[in-house]
Order: sequence, then structure tokens, then C-alpha cells
Amino acid sequence: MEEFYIDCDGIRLHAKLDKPDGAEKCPLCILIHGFTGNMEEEHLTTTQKAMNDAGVAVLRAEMYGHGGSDGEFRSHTLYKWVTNALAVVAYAKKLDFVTDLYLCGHSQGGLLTMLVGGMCADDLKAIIPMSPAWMIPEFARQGTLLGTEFDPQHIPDVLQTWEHTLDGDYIRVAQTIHVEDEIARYNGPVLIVHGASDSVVPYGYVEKAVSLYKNATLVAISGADHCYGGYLDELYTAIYEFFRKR
Ligand code: FER
Repeated sequence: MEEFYIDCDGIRLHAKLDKPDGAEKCPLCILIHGFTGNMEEEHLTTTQKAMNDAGVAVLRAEMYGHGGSDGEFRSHTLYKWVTNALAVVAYAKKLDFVTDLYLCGHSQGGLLTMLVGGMCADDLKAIIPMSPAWMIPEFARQGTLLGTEFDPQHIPDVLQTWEHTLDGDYIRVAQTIHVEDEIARYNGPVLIVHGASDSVVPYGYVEKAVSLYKNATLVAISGADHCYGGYLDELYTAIYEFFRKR
């Protein structure tokens, strides 16, 4: 494992690179956590291990305001995350051991994967949104995030819940994002992994994503929740099988 920072316009993004045993050249998958998440969460390390065992190097990167990266949590936005992810893609494209490039992210990182999939369609061999929280922009337009209601036409300076403090700019940014546009721009293979008992991302959104993508496969893990607690073996298998078959 190599640990380092990737520069994004002066913001340091904490990253770890894990290569499969013995490989000289191999594919690489960028792996990104969700809202409040980090690269050491078990569903992320399980995904990383499945990819490594299938012969794929994994570049885990933490986005603005999360994990060991720069920035305050409360001032992160989806635009900052998109800019960060583009910097990570650019970094990965310059690594000379990399044959093919993939992008995978969990929840808000899954939404990010869908957005960057459209933006970097040419560079990404396949994308893997896990439990993708792509309802966030619509919910922001409707005035409900994190179980808290607000006036979508009069965005508060701060969104305060019992657990989180988020600047209003998070909402301002999210309201402008139209994920369908980026879904339409990605024609490559898409693997969506989802916990069938996820209470964070409505199942209808997962079904809609699968039908909108031209080439999507869904692995729904029955019984699993948003972070696959108790179902990490099934998560491992879904990821491992996808890469073994490629
Ligand atoms: C929300 C629901 C889910 C939300 C964020 C998420 C900011 C993200 C979840 C995750 O990344 O795990 O209302 O609002």
C-alpha cells in the first residue's frame, strides 16, 4: 500500500493505492466514500479487497472535508467533490502501470461516480455506483435533506440537524445538478450494487438509474442496508465477479 496526497488546486486529497500481488501492468479503479464517510469504512475496504483479488489496483481517495483530506466538512459541496474527483482521474491517467481505468463510489460517492461518468465517459471503461444517492439533487430542489425540511426558494445559511452542520451552499449547488444529463452521456457498462433493505436511498431511484443507463446491471443484495452491514461477503462477491468476468 502506498499512502500520499493528490493535489487539487492547493487542496490536498488523502489517497491510498493498493495494487494486486505481482502485477506489472493492470487496470485501476478509483474508489470514493460517501457523505461523512472515509476510505477505511468496511464496505470500502471490502470493495477494495475484492478488486485487488480480481487483479485490479485500487486508488482510494478522500474528498473535500472528509477523512484525511483538506477542507471543512460543513463547507463541502458536490461541485468541490466533482473538481476533486476530476483531479484524481487526471492523476490516475498519468500512472504508467494502468491499463484500463474504472470509477466506483458509495452513496454520495455513487452520485459523484454517475456525474463524473458522464464527464469522463471516454476515460472510464466501466463505472460502479454503489447505493448511489442520486436523489440528493431532487431532494434539494424539493426542500428536504438529511430528514430536515427547508424552503428550497429561501435557502438557509446553515442546514442544522441533530447530527450534522452543513453550509447552505451545499443545497445551492445540489439544486443545480441534473443527474439524468450525465447518465445519458455514459454509454459504457455500469454495475449498480445496492442493498435491498437500504432506507437511505429509495429503491425506486436505483430501478430508474438501471433503466436510464444504456448498459447497466443491478446486483441487489437482499437484506443489506445502506452500508451492507452483515452482508460484506455478498458485496465482495458482487464486485469480484464483475471484474473476474471482464
Ligand atoms: C440525504 C440523504 C443521503 C443527504 C445525503 C445523503 C445531504 C448521503 C448519504 C451518503 O453518502 O451515505 O438527504 O443530504
